[in-house]
Amino acid sequence: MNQVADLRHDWQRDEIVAMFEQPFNDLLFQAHSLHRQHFDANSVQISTLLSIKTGGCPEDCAYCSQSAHYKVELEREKLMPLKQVITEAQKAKASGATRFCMGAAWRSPPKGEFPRVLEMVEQVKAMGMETCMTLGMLDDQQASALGDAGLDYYNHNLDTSPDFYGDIITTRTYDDRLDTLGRVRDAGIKLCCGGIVGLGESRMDRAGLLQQLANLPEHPESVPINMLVQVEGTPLSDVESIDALEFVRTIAVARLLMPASMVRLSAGRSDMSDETQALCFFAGANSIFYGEHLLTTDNPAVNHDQQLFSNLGIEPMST
Ligand code: SAM
Ligand code: DTB
Ligand code: SF4
Repeated sequence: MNQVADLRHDWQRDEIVAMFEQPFNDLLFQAHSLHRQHFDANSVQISTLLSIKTGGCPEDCAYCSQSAHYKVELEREKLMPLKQVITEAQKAKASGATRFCMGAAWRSPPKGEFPRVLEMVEQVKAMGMETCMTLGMLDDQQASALGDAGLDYYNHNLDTSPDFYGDIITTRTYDDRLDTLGRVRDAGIKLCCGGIVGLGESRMDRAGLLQQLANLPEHPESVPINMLVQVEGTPLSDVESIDALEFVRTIAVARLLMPASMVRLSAGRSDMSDETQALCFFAGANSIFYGEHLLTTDNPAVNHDQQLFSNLGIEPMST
């Protein structure tokens, strides 16, 4: 990856909206050209996700199957035993994933369970995989303990624009999110930070999310763009889906604003055509979640993804 000295952190909302408003071909051409300056255009990083603690979350994120505030058909599970996590990581490694991402439905990690989480990081890392965790809000000590355990990435999303945030989540603030992001950075851990689209937000909100991400003191190394997976029982189960081409535009604008970051085509691929995904890769997406499940919802079958990669001439990135 080329290092760039002149990455910008002072994007204005109207500049970003103007990018969105360009003719589709112009936007995609620019994004793809910039993508090629920083990355191999035919190489995509693959990560596998595991839910290490499922459901019963006290937060009220309106999109989420795991919030205790909504009636969703989902079996709650306690923190997974270490051995089981290692078995899952071994399977992921065998199927070609280079990063193992572990997610827990917590507002923040409980004291009693945190030592086991640290062991998970140490042991998965010892297998030669990159590690990523998403555990909710962290305090300084937790962030530095994760860093000391060797955690490579922490995933903590801003999700949407500051203006729309309160329509989606009321149990924490945007500033809470920013505080944890700062602690993760201070602990020397790489950031995986992005958001979710298709929540009923406006284009202005999508621009606002990307503005926040691009204007962080350093761009997150990984920027997941999730498309809402509608879950029965959540307040957003019936929201109007985002247009596929608007989703592609969002990926392209993320690439233009954060040229050296990995842009992850994250949740929602099961509801996307192969053609939409191909356009996302062209627009600058260069990582995906691989494996039949995300955390609680489905992801495309592994053999489908292998076929898609082969059709497109895409090779998995070797970290
Ligand atoms: N509890 C932790 C937190 O919220 O930071 C970690 C797990 S949470 C499931 C991680 C991210 O997944 C959310 O920030 C959101 O962007 C995404 N996500 C959750 N539910 C989703 C859904 N139904 N569709 C698409 N993305 C979703
Ligand atoms: C992220 O931005 N997307 C992933 C990961 N980070 C943890 C999670 C997607 C979750 C999709 C809904 C589910 O499967 O529960
Ligand atoms: Fe909890 Fe994370 Fe789901 Fe929000 S997105 S309800 S914090 S698991």
